[in-house]
Amino acid sequence: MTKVLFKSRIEAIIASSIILVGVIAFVANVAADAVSTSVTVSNAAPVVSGVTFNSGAAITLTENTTRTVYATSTVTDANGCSTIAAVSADFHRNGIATSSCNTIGQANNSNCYPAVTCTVVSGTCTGGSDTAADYVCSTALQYYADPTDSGTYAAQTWTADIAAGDGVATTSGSGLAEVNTLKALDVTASMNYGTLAAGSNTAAVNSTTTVTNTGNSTMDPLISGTDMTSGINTLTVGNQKYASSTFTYATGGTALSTTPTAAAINLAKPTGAAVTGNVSWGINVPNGTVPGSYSGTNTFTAN
Ligand SMILES: [Ca+2]
Ligand SMILES: [Ca+2]
Ligand SMILES: [Ca+2]
Repeated sequence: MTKVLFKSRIEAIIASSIILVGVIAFVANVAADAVSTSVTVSNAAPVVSGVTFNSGAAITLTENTTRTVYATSTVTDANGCSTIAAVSADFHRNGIATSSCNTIGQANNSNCYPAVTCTVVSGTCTGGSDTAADYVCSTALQYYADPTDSGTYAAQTWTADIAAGDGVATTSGSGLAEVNTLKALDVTASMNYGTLAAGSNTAAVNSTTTVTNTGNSTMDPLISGTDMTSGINTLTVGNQKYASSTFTYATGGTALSTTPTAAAINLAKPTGAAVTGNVSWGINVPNGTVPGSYSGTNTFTAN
């Protein structure tokens, strides 16, 4: 047994105090020590959900021009909506593989609109703990985009594929919509047969109307007409004849009637350049026709 001898009681108190302070200092030092912490937050891939294309409704194109169509989606990223870096879309007829319509070079106005721009809907991503943002993607479809409601591609539909990336992972989702068949045409506004004597016809001289296919389908217009009139006088409708090529009045052409009848000019579906066809016309002015300026209306109906 070890004995510590102190010269006095005071020395013993001082020594005890030093030991006690040391113990207190040691305890206090441990309580204030720092522990460094670390954790790795993994990346969660963005999730594309609720994709709608034209709100799910069939798309009706606009003749001879474009129509802007929209796809929408909610994109969620558990790392926060503000970490969603890139959202884009491809719109295509679904007979075209996704891999065949995801770069600009694969664009085809009949069936593939790649790299469609998507923008975040204002106010849907507030940052911080907000993980979801809404996006809208839009582009202009040409009037001759392939129809999928009937015809060659009736078994197909159009799809909007929306892809979202966060710089690490990219995922996608899609929505569907049919594109309706659009039968439409433009035709020359007026036609003048010139001046003819009563008891004569236009013989081998034809007037021409030019028909343009302004829809997304093959099209053969139906033609009908009215009597031409000049005041109380009439030149009956059947005196006009038409054909899909030039003709001589006495031997060719189809007599015009009030009943719509195929013109037989069979216009192809446009794929870019305007598709046009001509209808040739002639007229007969019977004996007994009163002089005057006769006018009427011939109608072309897309079919
Ligand atoms: Ca993420
Ligand atoms: Ca949000
Ligand atoms: Ca279809």
